[in-house]
Amino acid sequence: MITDQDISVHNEQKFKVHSSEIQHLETKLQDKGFDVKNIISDLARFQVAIPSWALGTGGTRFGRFPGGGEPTSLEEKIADVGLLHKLNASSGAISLHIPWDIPENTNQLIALAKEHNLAFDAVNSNTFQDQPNAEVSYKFGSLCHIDPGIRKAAVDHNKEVIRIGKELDSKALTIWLADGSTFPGQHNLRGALQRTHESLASIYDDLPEDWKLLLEYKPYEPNFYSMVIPDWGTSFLLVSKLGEKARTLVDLGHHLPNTNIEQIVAVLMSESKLGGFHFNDSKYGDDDLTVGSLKPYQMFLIFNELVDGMRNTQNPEISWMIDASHNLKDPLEDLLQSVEAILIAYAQALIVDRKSLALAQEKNDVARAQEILQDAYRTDVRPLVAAARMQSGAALDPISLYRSAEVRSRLVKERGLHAVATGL
Ligand SMILES: [Mn+2]
Repeated sequence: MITDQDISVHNEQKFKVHSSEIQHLETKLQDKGFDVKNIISDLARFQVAIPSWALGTGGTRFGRFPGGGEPTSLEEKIADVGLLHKLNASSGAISLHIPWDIPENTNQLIALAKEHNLAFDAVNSNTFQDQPNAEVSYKFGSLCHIDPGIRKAAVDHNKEVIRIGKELDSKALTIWLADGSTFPGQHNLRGALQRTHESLASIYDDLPEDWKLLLEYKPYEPNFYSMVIPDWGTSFLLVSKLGEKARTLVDLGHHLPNTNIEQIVAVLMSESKLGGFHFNDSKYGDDDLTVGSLKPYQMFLIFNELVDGMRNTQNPEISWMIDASHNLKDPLEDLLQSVEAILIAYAQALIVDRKSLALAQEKNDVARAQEILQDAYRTDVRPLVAAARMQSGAALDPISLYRSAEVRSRLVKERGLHAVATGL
């Protein structure tokens, strides 16, 4: 849909303005002792996985308003992620959700992904809804269920997801549980946690040596009184009991308002237990909005801890993924905006003057510490992100090329106005 030729024509048109912007920023950063080439390479290496359910229009609780041309097969979903990666060179992986996207011909799928330079990121299990013709119901929970038969079905499903992931050369299983209770007295809280631990241990037994088990947490929704894994502490407790390959996954939307997420990141990394990250943004709860649309300063502070942790702790490599819902915008434009916002926060964190910050902290110079952080945050780093893209053969301004190439109307023509993607 977008060719190398399209990209080079686009970049030629945008180059003059870009080159004056990057020169200006380069001079400023070099003056502060930064190696701009290194920063651009770090940005170019950073890859964010796109989940297979994010390519169609998401639904509100009350309705879904598809925009047309959505991918109707896993092959078309891979093509869409391939298109994003072609435009920004930062979306080089797809994360499958089972059973919404069960591969039929694995070899063909692997070949197709390779054509688009994509890897298969973490596979995600789903025990939060019943599938058609399912023999058991998860209405009252899955891994925590009081009925051992239903627990076994949920465990077996997760083992099946591992088996599918192995075929695709995926290296991680992500588990998010809707398990919990909506009314006091519905659960024995200790019992539900203990049963969940036992179920997870059985899944963990099936995990290949070179895999990770990523465990999410969420304070409320769909259950409103208690969630079995409501917070990072409970996830940390469980992954610590499970073993070395199990780690906590932080989903930005899974916190109560005003939670200090950057501090959670710092604590988990200091224990080498931060395994994955789900990016989105929110104002009230798990709003699943475009990354950076509401709280860009929080994103920067989180990346500030991530960069510090990646440099100064033993925390293993982290799996990065967007986990958002696109209810109003074209999902592909929304995803391009999200990836851009992630890279901007990362770039800002890369230009924090860490030596001076450490010095200010040593002297308890609070005002100076704030000056240092905000100086990085208030620097317009977009030219660095664009330079990283251009270095990787992608577009200086992905959304503008996406629009001028009229990608969505071509997809509608190809797939139809009423093509609707699988998912929520
Ligand atoms: Mn998530």
